[in-house]
Amino acid sequence: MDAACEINHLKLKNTSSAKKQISLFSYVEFCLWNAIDDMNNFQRNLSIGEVEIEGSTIYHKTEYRERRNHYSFFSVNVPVDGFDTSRDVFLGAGNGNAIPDAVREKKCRGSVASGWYPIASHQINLSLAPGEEKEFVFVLGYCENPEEEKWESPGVIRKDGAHALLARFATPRQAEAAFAQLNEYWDGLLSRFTVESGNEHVNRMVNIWNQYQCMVTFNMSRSASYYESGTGRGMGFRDSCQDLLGFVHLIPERARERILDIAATQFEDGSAYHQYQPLTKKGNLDIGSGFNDDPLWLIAAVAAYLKETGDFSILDEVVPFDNRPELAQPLLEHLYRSFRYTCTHLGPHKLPLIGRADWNDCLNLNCFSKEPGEPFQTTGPSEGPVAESVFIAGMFVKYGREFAEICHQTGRTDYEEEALRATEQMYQSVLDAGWDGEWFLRAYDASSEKIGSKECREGQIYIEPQGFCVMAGIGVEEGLAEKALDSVKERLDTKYGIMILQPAYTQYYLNLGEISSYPPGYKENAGIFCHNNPWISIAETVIGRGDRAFEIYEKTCPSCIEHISEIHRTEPYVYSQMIAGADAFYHGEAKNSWLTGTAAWTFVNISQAILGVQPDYDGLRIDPCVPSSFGSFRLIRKFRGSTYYIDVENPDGVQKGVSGISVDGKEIAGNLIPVEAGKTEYHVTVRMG
Ligand code: BGC
Ligand code: IFM
Repeated sequence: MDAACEINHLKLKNTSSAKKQISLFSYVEFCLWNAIDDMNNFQRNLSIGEVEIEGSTIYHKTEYRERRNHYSFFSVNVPVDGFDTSRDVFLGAGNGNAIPDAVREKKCRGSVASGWYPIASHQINLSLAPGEEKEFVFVLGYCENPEEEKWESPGVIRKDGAHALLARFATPRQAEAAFAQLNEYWDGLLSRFTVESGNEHVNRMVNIWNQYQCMVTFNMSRSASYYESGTGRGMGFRDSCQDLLGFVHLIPERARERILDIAATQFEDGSAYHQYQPLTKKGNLDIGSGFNDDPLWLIAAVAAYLKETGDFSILDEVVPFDNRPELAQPLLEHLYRSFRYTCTHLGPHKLPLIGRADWNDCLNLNCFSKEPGEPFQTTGPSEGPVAESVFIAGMFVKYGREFAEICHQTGRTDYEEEALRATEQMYQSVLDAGWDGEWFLRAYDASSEKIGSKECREGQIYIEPQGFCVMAGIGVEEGLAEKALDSVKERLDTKYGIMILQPAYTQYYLNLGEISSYPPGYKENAGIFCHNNPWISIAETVIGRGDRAFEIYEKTCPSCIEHISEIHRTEPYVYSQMIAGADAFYHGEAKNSWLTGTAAWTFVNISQAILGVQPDYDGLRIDPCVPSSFGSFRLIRKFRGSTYYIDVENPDGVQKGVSGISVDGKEIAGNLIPVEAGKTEYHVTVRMG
């Protein structure tokens, strides 16, 4: 906690009856501080590496001459018998990490790296009597001084930061205490939502791993993982708004800060930089704007924050547009501009213009003038104006109404009425021009041709509008919702999850853009995009089909599919962005684990739609939608400073419906548990029926 380091606490025990002699080697390879330059500017960077050795601490000082404010170090809490800091010397010519010369010969060379590839390796020789145990604490640390405290002498780094840090973790007991503190922190965070049900996969994913992934995704956005180089995309406007949906209950204060950062990258007309850089918080000029779903995600994020915290003061925060303080307006005004952006960007069918793409980055319907081989991220002349998105229409109905509710809560009846009128019209436009007979259409392209229609040769049905339109309530009363979801089951479902579209595109289409550039079954071209599987599951809960909602949940749930790890291949506790679809060569193989909106949406699905604990403006609403065989379950939810102990009973095995709720022994009307000032514990019994 509060220390920029990684600790490895190593215990070596001799469990044999003979005395053992052991040579122990540590090893880390340092980067040269600039990920892109490291990989391409060899003529420079192979001459800049510098290290310094002080007892058991190896300092990595590369670039300190210019920046003079940071360094890293690798240390161990015992005297060493040797060290190396040059990769080539340690490994030996032609060797990989598997058999370094120094390890094979049990002798570090004492090399001092000057240029080339700096590493840090310690050698510790030890003997262990039968039953004897020895412990070591390795600390890999990073020190950074505030800009104004750059050290004076350019030849020498200031080691006081490293010394102070090492003193905190100098003994195994100190390291253990630090780990215990870290565990306590995580226990505190994860205890904000826990479930005890008869399903071990739900318990395991909800109580630990899904929430943990939500935190990681919130922190890292799409910047660095095994699948993201860390040099590319920074923070996405839509990505970060969605990540927040699964994170806001953990640390609402950080969600608040994030919302204000994101809103500051919005333009005055409500559109937004698609991405921004986490350190400068400035919009990314290379990518620019024009993804027409972006603005509406801000409403989703703010609504989630308000419902979690009841902190309406955030709406009065004055936030710049385009990071220019002279253009600042209250956050509520930002939301209004988000809402207005869709109203002012409608196409020939009165559906929202898609712009460069909507949630589906690869559906580039205005990109018809792009020639094969040109990059896809085009701006300028290739951006035709008329392609429309039924997906954004669904989003607009859902989040436009959410905006109306926010305005209602804050007494802005003018905005509220405007929003209700506009969402009503959009609802009608979807019925008029967004329904294909058995499912919702996906879009109209730049020539106003249908996309995602039975009339298309390929790509006849897409998942996104089925999920979002039904989540928005469109077609529920008209009986269309059920039809759309049945079509999803019939046409898009596989045993590994629901595919994004069918039939897959087997050739490249100029009028569709990047989507058809993928081989069939991969990524946006008919892959199983885990991100929007929960949309369908939530949509199923809207119409009360708990069995089907849960079946969908289970198909992509990492813990449930551990037994097919040979096929699935990513970690059995982490959601992946994509699982290869039925058309793919390796159907069922997942990719891009960790940094994906799947984490947040799955948590929203399981915690709010299936288990049914829904934060609302005036309290906690309980409305589970579970499989009929799910049985009773117990939840503990921390909410606005209180702890809710919630027992859900389901004697008749219904899939949805609450017949009664008692709070501290008293029956309440309806299923909203109102917040009572000063109360710290709520003991709640919910009867489904
Ligand atoms: C990729 C897509 C991906 C998207 C993410 C595109 O460049 O090709 O497959 O989903 O970026 O933003
Ligand atoms: O919606 C996008 C997201 O922003 C990044 N990953 C892929 C998704 C679908 O294209």
